[in-house]
Formats: sequence, C-alpha cells, structure tokens
Amino acid sequence: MNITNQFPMPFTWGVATSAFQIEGASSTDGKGPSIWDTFCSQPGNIKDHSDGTVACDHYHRYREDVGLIAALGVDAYRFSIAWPRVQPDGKGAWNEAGFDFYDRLLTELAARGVKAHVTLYHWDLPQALQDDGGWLNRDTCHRFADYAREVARRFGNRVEAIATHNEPWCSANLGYGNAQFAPGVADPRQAIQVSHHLLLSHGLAMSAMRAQDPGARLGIVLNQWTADPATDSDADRAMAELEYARSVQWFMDPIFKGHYPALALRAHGADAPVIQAGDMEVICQPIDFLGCNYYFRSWCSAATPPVPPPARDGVTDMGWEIYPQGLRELLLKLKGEYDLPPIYITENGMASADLVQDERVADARRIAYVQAHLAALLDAMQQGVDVQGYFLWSLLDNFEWNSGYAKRFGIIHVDYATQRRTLKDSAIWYRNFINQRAGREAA
Ligand code: IFM
Repeated sequence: MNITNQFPMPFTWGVATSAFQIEGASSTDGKGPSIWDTFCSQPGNIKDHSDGTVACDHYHRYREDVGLIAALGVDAYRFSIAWPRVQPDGKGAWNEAGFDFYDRLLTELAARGVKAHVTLYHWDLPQALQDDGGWLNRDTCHRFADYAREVARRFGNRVEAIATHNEPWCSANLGYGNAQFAPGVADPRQAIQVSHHLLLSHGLAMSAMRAQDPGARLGIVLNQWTADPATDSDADRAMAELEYARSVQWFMDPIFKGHYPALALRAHGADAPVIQAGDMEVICQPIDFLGCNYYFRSWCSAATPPVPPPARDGVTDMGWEIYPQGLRELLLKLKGEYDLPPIYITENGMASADLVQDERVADARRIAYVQAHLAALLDAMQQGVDVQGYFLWSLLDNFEWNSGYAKRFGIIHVDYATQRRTLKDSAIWYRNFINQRAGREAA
C-alpha cells in the first residue's frame, strides 16, 4: 500500500551519514587525529581491523555522492562535521581547509535543492582534547561551545538545522562504560560523569549558537527505545523501569525537566555525577527540535538465563531485534511524558549482508523494515505526535564503528576496493516512495 500521501505536507524525507563513517581523508588538508583514529590504531578494537583512513572516500567524492542524494529525490541530507577537521586540536586555530570542505559540500547541496541537517558531534573528538582528559574534563564542554559558535557563525544561515550531539548515550556508555567505542574506557562511574558533561556541553553550545545566530534551528539527537519487561514478574518490570530511566529519561529529563530521573540517580548511588551550581539550568533550555534515532527496543529479563524476546520479525545483521511497533510506542510514551518540540526521526534502518549480483542488490528485507517502521511512525503521528521528518540510516554502506566495514547499513552499496556505488533495491524503492507524493513527478 502507498502511504506516502498520508504523511502531512510538508514532511522532510532524508538520508543520513556521519563524518568519520564516510569521509576518509583522515589526515588530509590539516585534519587532526580524532579519538576514533586512535582507537582504530589499537589492535583488537575493530572487528575487521579496519579504520577510517579511506572509508567511502566521501571527502574526495562528495560531488558524486550529492548527485546520488539528489537523484533519490530526498528533501534533506543529515551529516556531521568532523571537529578535528575544522579545529585540529579542538582549541585554538581553525583549519580553513577543513571548513572549505563543508563550504563546498553545502554549496553543492544548495545547488541541488537539498537541505542540510548538520550534527556537530558524531563521536570524533579531537585527540588533543582527549589527551587533556576528553569528556571527563569539564573544560571540553567549553571547547565544544566555542566550536559550536564558530560553526553557527559560518554556516548558521546556510543549514536547516544544527544538532549538538548524536547519541550521547553511546559516547558515554560505549566510550567510557564498556570500552566498545573510543576512547575505550571501561569505568561505569566515568561514563556517568561523562554523560553529565555531554549534556552540559549541549546546553553551553545551545546558548553560544543562539547568541551567535538567533534564527538557527537547534536541537539534539538521542538514541531511544522503550524498555519492555520479558514477563509480568516484579523483577522484570523493575528492571525495565530502571533501564528506561538510565537510558532515555537520563538524557530527556535534564533537557526537558531540569533534573535527572530520581530512580536512576538512586541506582547510581556514589557514582552519581558531580553537578555544579547552575549546570541543570544550562542544560534545560528550549530546543527547536528533538532528533530521535530508533533501531530496536530494550528487552528486560531478570531471569538466568534471560527469557529471549519472541521471534517475530527476526533480527538484523547486527543481531538487533526488528520491532517496528516499538517506534510508535516510544513516540507515544515520550509525548505523554514531556512537552516536546517537533521531532525528526534522525536515524532508522538496518544492516544486512548485501551482495551485488548482476549490477543489482536485492535487499527486500531492508525495504520491509523501512515500510514497517514508516507505518508505525504514521500511526504515532495520527495519534498526535508531531514528527516533521524521517532520515534513513544510511545513504551509503560505511564504517560501522567497532564492526568495521563488515556491517552494511546503506541503501547504496559501496565496493570498498573500487569505491563503486550501486543503488540497492531499497534506494530505488525509497526514491519511488518519496516521489509518489502528490505534486511530485514520478522518478
Ligand atoms: O552507524 C550508527 C550511527 O553512527 C549512530 N547510530 C546507529 C548507527 C548504526 O549502528
């Protein structure tokens, strides 16, 4: 069934990427190293031993890639700026050659009529700041605000939206909690303090950008899920409640209510973050949009061994449960709990082991995945949730962090040996889906 025209007009259809995952050119034109360059260079961190040196070579192929974006017929492209590309040390001098790249990218997007949704921090902290303590050091929050102000000064009037952070839950918990991500620290206490600093840096950056460019549309992107108890037992329900408080509410409550969720704070006990006077006021300030990344729900079983989720729609190549109705449930829950600004689904998509055969990539499961999530999204919108756009993750197969290049999230296949791009069936489906909108010519 064609549900394109059931979405309100205007509605932003887009595709998303991030700098480290696609750009490559990791030391070109004065770019400084990031914590992900360092993390990749340490043996054992990346499953296929790869790194971001070349990635999709987007730094050199951005024109071709914007051509592909435009040919899809999307309204918008969500990408991130690599902080160490524009400020190699994370403080001090700006790197003009780095800014020039984003200037060229924005010019190309504008020429093709594609709106830019920019993220300032998609995990690639300048290594020089890490050497000074990284996100554990409160000073990094101020450095981030300086960087945000400079981006707003240069590009504020050329972009549709600016998000401070992408998925700070990951930066804190995978970067500092269990060492799966850069900088590779495994200390839950540090992870909690880092999460506070990430939120503080969001608030400081919001203020800096607002002062610089009062007209800019500013927000944050969070990865979110519902937490479902495996059974009706008290233990499972308590586990689910705590999981939701420690993940979703931990970031949402400070931004929208000005305090951390009491349940999670109690659970953190002595590991609770050090919060200075005035921090919560800085964090709790109006945002123009909330970016929500949705991939799966959290399934909570206190039993040993845990009760597995019912096998319904299967799992993706990441092993993530496919649970589209969770998107509807999440959005309705958020609407009940917070006074929300407009929402963008800033990421949604799946990894699959895609192969090019006879110039074609048959990824029917990805099409079904996206269709099911769009139906759930529409359902939530029809029940009153104000969602203004959807960005498919991802435009291209890319560097999937500690999984390296082995996991393919793109709707466009990348042959890393030749850098050849091949539209997967899902890209063709998405293009047709978007172009079925009333008033649009068929592609
Ligand atoms: O590739 C990542 C992205 O960088 C952040 N959100 C989840 C995606 C898939 O794991």
